[in-house]
Amino acid sequence: MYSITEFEFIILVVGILACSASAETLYHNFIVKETQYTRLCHTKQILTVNGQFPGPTIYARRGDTVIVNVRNCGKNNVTIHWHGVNQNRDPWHDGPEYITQCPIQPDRNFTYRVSLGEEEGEWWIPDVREVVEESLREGKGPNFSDAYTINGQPGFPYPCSNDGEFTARVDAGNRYLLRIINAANTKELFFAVAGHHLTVVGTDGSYVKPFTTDFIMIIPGQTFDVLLDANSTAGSRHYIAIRPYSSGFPVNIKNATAVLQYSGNQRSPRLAMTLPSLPAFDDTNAVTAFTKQLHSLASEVHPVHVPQSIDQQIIITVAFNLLPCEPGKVCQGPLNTLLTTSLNNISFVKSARSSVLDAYYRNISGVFGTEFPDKPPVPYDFTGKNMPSFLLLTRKATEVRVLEYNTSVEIVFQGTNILAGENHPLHLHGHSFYVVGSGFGNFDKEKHPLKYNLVDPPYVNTVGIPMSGWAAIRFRAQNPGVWFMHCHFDFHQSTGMATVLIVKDGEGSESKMLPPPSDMPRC
Ligand SMILES: *[C@@H]1O[C@H](CO)[C@@H](O)[C@H](O)[C@H]1NC(C)=O
Ligand SMILES: *[C@@H]1O[C@H](CO)[C@@H](O)[C@H](O)[C@H]1NC(C)=O
Ligand SMILES: *[C@@H]1O[C@H](CO)[C@@H](O)[C@H](O)[C@H]1NC(C)=O
Ligand SMILES: *[C@@H]1O[C@H](CO)[C@@H](O)[C@H](O)[C@H]1NC(C)=O
Ligand SMILES: *[C@@H]1O[C@H](CO)[C@@H](O)[C@H](O)[C@H]1NC(C)=O
Ligand SMILES: *[C@@H]1O[C@H](CO)[C@@H](O)[C@H](O)[C@H]1NC(C)=O
Ligand SMILES: *[C@@H]1O[C@H](CO)[C@@H](O)[C@H](O)[C@H]1NC(C)=O
Ligand SMILES: *[C@@H]1O[C@H](CO)[C@@H](O)[C@H](O)[C@H]1NC(C)=O
Ligand SMILES: [Cu+2]
Repeated sequence: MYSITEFEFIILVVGILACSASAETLYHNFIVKETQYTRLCHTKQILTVNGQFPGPTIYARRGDTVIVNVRNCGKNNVTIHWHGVNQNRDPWHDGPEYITQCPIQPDRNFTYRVSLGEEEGEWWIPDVREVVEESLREGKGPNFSDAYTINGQPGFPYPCSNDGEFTARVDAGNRYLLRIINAANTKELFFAVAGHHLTVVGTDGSYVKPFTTDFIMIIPGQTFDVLLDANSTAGSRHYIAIRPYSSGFPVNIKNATAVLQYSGNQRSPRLAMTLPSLPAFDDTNAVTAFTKQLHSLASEVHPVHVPQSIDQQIIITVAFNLLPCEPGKVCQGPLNTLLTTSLNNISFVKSARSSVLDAYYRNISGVFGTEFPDKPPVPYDFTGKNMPSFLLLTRKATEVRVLEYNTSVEIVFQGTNILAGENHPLHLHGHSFYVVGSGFGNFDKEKHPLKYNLVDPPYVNTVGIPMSGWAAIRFRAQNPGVWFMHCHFDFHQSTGMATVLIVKDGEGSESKMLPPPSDMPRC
């Protein structure tokens, strides 16, 4: 069972900084349908919103409510998940299928209501759905994409791609805000603009202490707000480029490009343009150095509310595993097995009978269990060199973790070297969280908390767990509902590197989940 919940691309939205106005309600119609597109000299049908690739940009301000009527005119089930929005008390519009809703089936509508806070991508010549289904069926990693894209375009390094290259037009002397989203759900990416520094001012909808950098590293699901001073000369052209960061595996290391074009009569020739310098695809030190620069603003107007003490600590191992091949099946994983993934040695399976949210709300038993462990079931040297072979196995289950309302929670994600270490982008729905610490090797319960940043940690909803390392996050469970927590790599999410946090209602009416909308899709 698989549906594309997020679209496969970077979207780069370029705009001049605007002043804010009062909150508004904005209405949109999304028609989801198959549309013919040509890239890399091949034409195929892809799933689009309103026939557009990349999809439409919704312009909204903090505090606005956006109402989006989604009609599924495609052949497959769809759901939409919104990043960086505040869904307080309303998990019903969050989106992940079989977690908070049943999918929108063909010829059906569902109206999402979200209040805000914003894509890089990839292109496969074959059908994306077939790539994913094949990888799940045969139990191997997905085939490499054929290109990465910026706003749906791979740019000049690729065949048949010169004409449509995305061009951001700027005027010399202005300052621009770039909103950069990684919608490439198989890779983390480096991003840079030739001849320009970037000033990072925000991530995942929260401000950070501004810092200047030559590149950013962005993980799937993550967003960055970046200022760019257009201080080059009129008519000049500069490459914008992305390249994958892959800690554990070889990748397609081609760069994708777009162009920053200054207005003016004298257009600089392509030959005079240089690519920006980007770290090598396996440069973990560059990633660590970049990530360490992220600090919350922690000002009077934008204070941090990081829990100084915690009620509950949950330690979660993040792992690759193998499942035995069923008789009669073709399995392409190592040793004729299915490659799979897990959290705390449980490979999460979604139940197509009902969403977890609906089962929780209506007290339907048998859809999920509440036994997701709060620590690894068996201790071992998580990041050691020689993993004993019994660690390769895992089990499939639908286990969630239930939290009392307003619990102050710490989750430590512990990377493991089972099969291979990798930097995993872990994403939590319904809550932003503070990243209070991270490091390489095994988390030490005594030593590492002493070095936590409890002063100005970044406030985000997606965190990269360093390869063969750990990351600790803290938040208060103040949004009652059912919240998916998963690795943002599609293949990992679909094979079980996921679980669900259920946050119970609080005492007051202001801390209770809202009832479901009347047009909830049925399973
Ligand atoms: C379903 O979506 C279509 C297209 O946006 C719209 O015309 C129609 O009114 C919607 N139906 C409902 C029940 O919302
Ligand atoms: C994935 O790659 C393999 C080996 O190159 C190829 O046989 C297979 O057809 C590819 N799958 C898809 C869906 O294109
Ligand atoms: C543009 O501004 C940056 C500082 O923001 C500076 O380092 C760079 O040299 C300037 N470039 C030009 C061409 O003035
Ligand atoms: C990608 O860009 C870098 C410059 O950042 C360049 O050195 C490298 O040759 C490019 N690689 C490819 C495959 O285009
Ligand atoms: C579900 O069970 C809870 C506690 O037992 C109860 O308060 C609630 O009313 C039940 N909900 C439904 C829809 O039966
Ligand atoms: C994970 O579960 C499987 C199946 O129950 C078991 O064989 C394996 O030893 C467990 N591994 C760990 C690390 O707990
Ligand atoms: C949550 O708990 C904290 C610490 O006990 C308390 O100060 C705060 O008032 C509580 N908030 C709510 C909404 O219950
Ligand atoms: C679409 O969703 C329905 C309801 O959950 C399910 O019965 C059906 O199998 C799904 N179809 C596909 C192709 O996944
Ligand atoms: Cu992962």
